[in-house]
Amino acid sequence: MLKRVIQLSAIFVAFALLLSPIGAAEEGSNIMFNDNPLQGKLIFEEGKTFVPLRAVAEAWGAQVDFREKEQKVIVRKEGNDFSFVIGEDTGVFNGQPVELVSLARIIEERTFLETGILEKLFNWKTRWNEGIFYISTDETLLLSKTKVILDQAGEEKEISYYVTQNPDGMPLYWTLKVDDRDIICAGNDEGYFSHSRLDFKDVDGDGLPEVLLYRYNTGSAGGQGLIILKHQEGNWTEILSVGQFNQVGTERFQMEYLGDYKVSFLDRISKLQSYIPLEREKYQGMEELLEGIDTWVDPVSEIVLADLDNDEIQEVVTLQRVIGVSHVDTIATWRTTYELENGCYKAAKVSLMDNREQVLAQVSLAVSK
Ligand SMILES: [Ca+2]
Ligand SMILES: [Ca+2]
Repeated sequence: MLKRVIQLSAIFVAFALLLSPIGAAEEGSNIMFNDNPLQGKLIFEEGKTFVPLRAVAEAWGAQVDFREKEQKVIVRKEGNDFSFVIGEDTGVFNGQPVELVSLARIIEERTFLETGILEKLFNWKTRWNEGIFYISTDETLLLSKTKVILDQAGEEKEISYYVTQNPDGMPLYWTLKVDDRDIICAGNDEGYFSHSRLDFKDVDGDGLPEVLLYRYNTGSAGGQGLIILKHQEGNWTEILSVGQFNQVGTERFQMEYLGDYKVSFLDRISKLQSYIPLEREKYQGMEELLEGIDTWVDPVSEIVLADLDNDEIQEVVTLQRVIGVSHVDTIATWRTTYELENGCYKAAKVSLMDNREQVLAQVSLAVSK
């Protein structure tokens, strides 16, 4: 695959040399067009990104003409007929005038066009990720591509991670592909998650990395989700999945203000029962709000991987804020510790912690070692 990409790039460079007014293509391309590196550079002006028009249009398969006498650029591809005159702020798209919010730039005899107009006309999607500018002509964008050894055979696998967005650029789901085979599709949980990233870590201590798929909510709750996948003899197993928004559910917990700066707390699953003491000084002048304290436990806001018992196997700890009179008022933290058992993570312990990280109550769940 990589070889094919290199060959294609080489052909493309040769092609660009023939066609572009100025020959040399820059080293160190930081543009990816439909998953392939593109020779060319970006220009940044007025806080906007300008792409080399001929390079991107030809990578797309369009025909590009430059009529020097009229200073007119014409881009044509199946039902997309776009032209404009250098220095003019209006172009023509399929016979209709279109406003060019930013004028085309000519640098070293090449035409650079602000990416927004191309996104609008051709319905392209663009995204920055780790210093690379990704352009995609459909709704799916490559986020990362890595080579990793995942099994005892020592064979490198190519792991690609994609996001599929709606027309407004909101992520709908993320797809993990290994050697071009779809492994998992993780959704946005009804818009709850808006970012995602992949990580690799040996969580089970066998010397080979597992695939960690993190998802994030960028709202005030700062939610996090984590899925861990293990590869073994050609099979993929989901060994952990925590932090989904729909896992919260108020029916699990019960909280009630008892008066005298005390809140009762019950977890119906583990049967953990306790009291949360409130800091009297925090509520001076707004004591009447205390009566309004009701069951409110946030989704998972933090996920920690740590080997707590030094057996070279990672434990996974999730933290959820227990909320008081308003969302900024954290009165305790609900902590769940997951341990690996028979190849899968299971909730092994739940703890209610006060704001000084002291354990108020703790219950071990049935996990047989
Ligand atoms: Ca491992
Ligand atoms: Ca451990």
